[in-house]
Amino acid sequence: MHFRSLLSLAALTATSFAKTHNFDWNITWVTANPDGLQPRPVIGINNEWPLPLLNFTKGDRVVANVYNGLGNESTSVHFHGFFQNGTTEMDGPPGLVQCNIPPGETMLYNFTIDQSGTYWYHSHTKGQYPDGWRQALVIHDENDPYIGKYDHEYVITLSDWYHDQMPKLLKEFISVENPTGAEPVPKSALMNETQNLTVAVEPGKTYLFRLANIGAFASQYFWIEDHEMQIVEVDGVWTEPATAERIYIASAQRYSFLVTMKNETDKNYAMVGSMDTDLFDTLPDTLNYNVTGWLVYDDSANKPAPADVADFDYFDDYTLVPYDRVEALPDADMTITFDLTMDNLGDGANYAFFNGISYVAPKVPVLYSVMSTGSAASNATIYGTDTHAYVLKKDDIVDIVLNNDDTGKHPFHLHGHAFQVLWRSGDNEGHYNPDNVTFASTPVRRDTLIVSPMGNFVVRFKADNPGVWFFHCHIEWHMDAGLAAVMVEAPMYLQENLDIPQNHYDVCAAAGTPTQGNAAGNTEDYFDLSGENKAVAPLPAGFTARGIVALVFSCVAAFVGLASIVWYGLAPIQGGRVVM
Ligand SMILES: *[C@@H]1O[C@H](CO)[C@@H](O)[C@H](O)[C@H]1NC(C)=O
Ligand SMILES: *[C@@H]1O[C@H](CO)[C@@H](O)[C@H](O)[C@H]1NC(C)=O
Ligand SMILES: *[C@@H]1O[C@H](CO)[C@@H](O)[C@H](O)[C@H]1NC(C)=O
Ligand SMILES: *[C@@H]1O[C@H](CO)[C@@H](O)[C@H](O)[C@H]1NC(C)=O
Ligand SMILES: *[C@@H]1O[C@H](CO)[C@@H](O)[C@H](O)[C@H]1NC(C)=O
Ligand SMILES: *[C@@H]1O[C@H](CO)[C@@H](O)[C@H](O)[C@H]1NC(C)=O
Ligand SMILES: *[C@@H]1O[C@H](CO)[C@@H](O)[C@H](O)[C@H]1NC(C)=O
Ligand SMILES: *[C@@H]1O[C@H](CO)[C@@H](O)[C@H](O)[C@H]1NC(C)=O
Ligand SMILES: *[C@@H]1O[C@H](CO)[C@@H](O)[C@H](O)[C@H]1NC(C)=O
Ligand SMILES: *[C@@H]1O[C@H](CO)[C@@H](O)[C@H](O)[C@H]1NC(C)=O
Ligand SMILES: *[C@@H]1O[C@H](CO)[C@@H](O)[C@H](O)[C@H]1NC(C)=O
Ligand SMILES: [Cu+2]
Repeated sequence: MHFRSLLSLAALTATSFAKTHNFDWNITWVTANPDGLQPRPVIGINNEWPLPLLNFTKGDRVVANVYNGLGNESTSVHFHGFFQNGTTEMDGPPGLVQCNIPPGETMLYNFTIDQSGTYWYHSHTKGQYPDGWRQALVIHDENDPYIGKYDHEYVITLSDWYHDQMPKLLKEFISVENPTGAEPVPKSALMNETQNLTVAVEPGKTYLFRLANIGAFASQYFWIEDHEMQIVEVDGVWTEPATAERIYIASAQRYSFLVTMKNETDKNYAMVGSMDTDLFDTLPDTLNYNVTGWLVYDDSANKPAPADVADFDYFDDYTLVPYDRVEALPDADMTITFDLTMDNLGDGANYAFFNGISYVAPKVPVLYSVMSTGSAASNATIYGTDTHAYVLKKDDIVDIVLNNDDTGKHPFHLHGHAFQVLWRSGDNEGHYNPDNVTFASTPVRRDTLIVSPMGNFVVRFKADNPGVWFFHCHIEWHMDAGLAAVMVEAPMYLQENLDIPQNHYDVCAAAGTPTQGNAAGNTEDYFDLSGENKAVAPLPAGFTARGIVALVFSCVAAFVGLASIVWYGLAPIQGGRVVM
């Protein structure tokens, strides 16, 4: 037999093992009480919550019929970290690659999996996933480097939990009555969507733990008492083993690590998730920001409370080295610089900005504009002012420089790629200064990276995945306050090669969302954006954020509720830029 036919036989054999996972998901309301403090409605699948942990193999196909059985909210699903190479229309974000699925409608997600590691899936509809619509998933590959190095694997999620539902919390968050933009503080921390989790272990065995933060807001410190962790994967990228005593895991990030058990079985050991309270503007006395679980060697033995930790030292993910030792890509063809700020707009509420733009979804989802505007699709203007789109040329090397002018930590996620982390500053180092930085030569790759408070980072990727991809903060509050931009990668290639199933257009028709023309739905003049969706107008000139805070707080002090009356009284002059 010729070598070539052997190869194709091998390919045939490989594909014949690939499995199709057919899901019929009915997205429904369920009642749950994961922290034992308050039962509440949560979003489940087929009347179950927590959602099913998915287990795939590289090469498998997913065919998911997602029926929106919620009755009163739209929905969507995003498979976080999936490259969706060739299937950008299956990536999930409404406004970018699909329309929101209205109640009573079904959207078909159909794609193959071409990667391995630890991921998760969640709603990408505004504000929705923290209401429960989230779960981890794993993808195996027979070529994974650590196969044979462990006896068993466990998936553990970390998350934060609210007792109120997101629509209510969002209204309170983006409000004149919250001019400083203080994020709602979670009520509890969860481990695997519960508390007091027990994980049965056997002496001497080695386990692969796959840790995923599927929460809305809080990063967590994670550690296991008296057990060392060997990190081997971040966000779907296998790494050289790295020893860690404690991991800091932000919303949307994943870490896998190996842990070898003790030979003695007389004790059980606490593992702890502890929310990073630096992120919270207030720390209620009643809040237990820790969640505990146990490695259980002996179920009849005591499950001890964790010891207090004085100092939350943690492993620095910037030092990780990818297992494949892929070096930094060549110098960038295009550099996109984002300066991150938080400020008030004319409604007195606090928003988040990249370069002064607070993201607002366009009327026509970006991908549908790509497909329907001919050669104009390569001009970013047509996607809308506050869509904040960048057009990337196919196979260009792209750098994203992020300068954080805010005192908070933000986990940034890019869809469709695992970027190389060339550089990340420490706290308070200001803007990126190319003359004062040495890039990592074998940079870690991942899909979600934290920027330091008042610091910066530089990430690099190759635009080798035609599609429409979000770049956004994964703190749900900040995302909803506009901390996002859009990469339109190789639009001409998409026009020639992409087939969007009729079902997706049917969902748009049911939702009443236009699918033709520019961001404003103009199908005649693609550069005429009149009627486009826009962010709230800026504050009237001379009206500072500080002024609003003073106004609101003094009014609140005088009469609860008067603040908004005073504010709305001022509203008519918003657009007129009257100097006060
Ligand atoms: C979805 O679940 C709801 C609640 O159980 C049920 O009323 C509805 O019939 C289901 N719809 C489909 C299409 O399965
Ligand atoms: C977990 O255990 C703690 C301490 O016993 C208890 O206060 C808490 O309610 C438990 N959580 C759940 C969800 O049962
Ligand atoms: C996924 O399936 C593989 C193969 O059956 C199994 O070895 C592994 O333990 C499963 N992982 C999880 C998290 O269920
Ligand atoms: C939709 O219905 C559920 C279940 O009754 C309820 O808990 C939820 O608050 C409703 N959502 C909205 C936006 O009204
Ligand atoms: C899923 O996509 C594949 C490849 O395009 C196609 O052959 C198959 O018919 C699709 N499945 C469904 C249910 O549409
Ligand atoms: C975590 O929860 C998922 C989904 O309920 C479950 O499949 C998995 O086994 C749990 N992990 C552990 C360590 O118990
Ligand atoms: C457990 O026992 C094995 C076999 O005797 C030994 O190789 C290993 O070092 C022991 N592990 C620990 C943590 O002491
Ligand atoms: C949470 O755990 C940390 C670390 O051990 C400890 O210092 C802190 O007191 C705990 N907080 C609460 C509310 O139990
Ligand atoms: C995009 O279109 C705008 C408006 O017509 C024009 O000013 C701009 O130069 C164009 N940009 C490119 C890159 O062609
Ligand atoms: C260079 O970077 C260091 C920290 O890495 C900082 O302390 C120093 O101020 C920077 N110098 C300039 C000129 O930006
Ligand atoms: C997408 O597929 C193309 C063609 O196989 C490949 O060159 C490219 O590296 C892939 N991109 C990603 C991000 O997987
Ligand atoms: Cu953020």
